[in-house]
Amino acid sequence: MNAVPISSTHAHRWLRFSPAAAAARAEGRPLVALESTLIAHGMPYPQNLQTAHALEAEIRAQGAEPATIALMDGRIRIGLDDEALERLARDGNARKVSRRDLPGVLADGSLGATTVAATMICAHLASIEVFVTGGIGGVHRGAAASFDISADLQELARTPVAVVCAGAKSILDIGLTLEYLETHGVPVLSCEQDNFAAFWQRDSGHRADLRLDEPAAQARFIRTQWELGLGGGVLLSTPVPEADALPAAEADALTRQALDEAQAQGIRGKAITPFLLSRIVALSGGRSLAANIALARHNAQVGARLAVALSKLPI
Ligand code: PSU
Ligand code: MN
Repeated sequence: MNAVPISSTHAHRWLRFSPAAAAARAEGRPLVALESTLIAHGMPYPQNLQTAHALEAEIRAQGAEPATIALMDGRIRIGLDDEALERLARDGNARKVSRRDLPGVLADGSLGATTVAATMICAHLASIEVFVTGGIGGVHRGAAASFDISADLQELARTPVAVVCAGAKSILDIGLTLEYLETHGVPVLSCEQDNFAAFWQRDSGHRADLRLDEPAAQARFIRTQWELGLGGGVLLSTPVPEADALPAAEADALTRQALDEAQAQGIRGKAITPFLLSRIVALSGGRSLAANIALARHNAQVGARLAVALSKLPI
């Protein structure tokens, strides 16, 4: 039997670039990765599809090219055309794929929506440096007993991709999430404010390590980290636009109720984040969804400007 070397040297066989992503690469225009769990498990149809298109348009408007990443037909798709986006947005059965799920879903060819962790891996395999999401996973409240810490954090520690987000949701323990990132050497940058953001709310009450408002300064930081061989990701947090933020009292009440319901129903493991998100959309009468869409669009602008700035740095 031939032994297959344990390395990623065969990874390119699993990648399939869309024509638009391939053209951008050939022309030297920077690509910006987008995740697909946000589409398949983070928002209801049809707002998820509209948001997917809106994020792509925001990125193109800044002179970069979006590459939404998902697993389809046994390939890692880098960039999705309209038909593929529609399939992902409508199909209620897409698997939620984190690091450990990648081989199984690719090998059996099923439809997979990639989380922050898996999207980082796929982006890095495709040599994409910047990835835009809504909010990252983190240390869950009560993690001391449940051990529920998102694989997103470990991925930030190991995979060299810059992740642009609106912080993390208060369904998580944001303080512990930042402690975990510090332990693992992940820089947490902020722009537009000093503090780390809290998704629907602008302020988590916790400071980021370093505020860098200018894309060129963010790009120099990131390039320096990677040129030093420090490896790992960089997290860049930017707050939801003021007009779209949820009032803190409302967000807290919704979060508490959704968490109580999750506990009462015994929801655990990878099901908990999608459960909480959809309950909060329902409980808020769609207001949390409007905030979610607004923050994701804003993140797309920030991420695309960063990607353009990185592409202009001398190598
Ligand atoms: N946070 C959000 N929206 C999301 C997610 C997180 O505000 O859609 C998704 C992301 O894909 C993230 C994943 O990577 O949930 C984390 O899931 P878990 O907590 O099971 O690791
Ligand atoms: Mn988890």
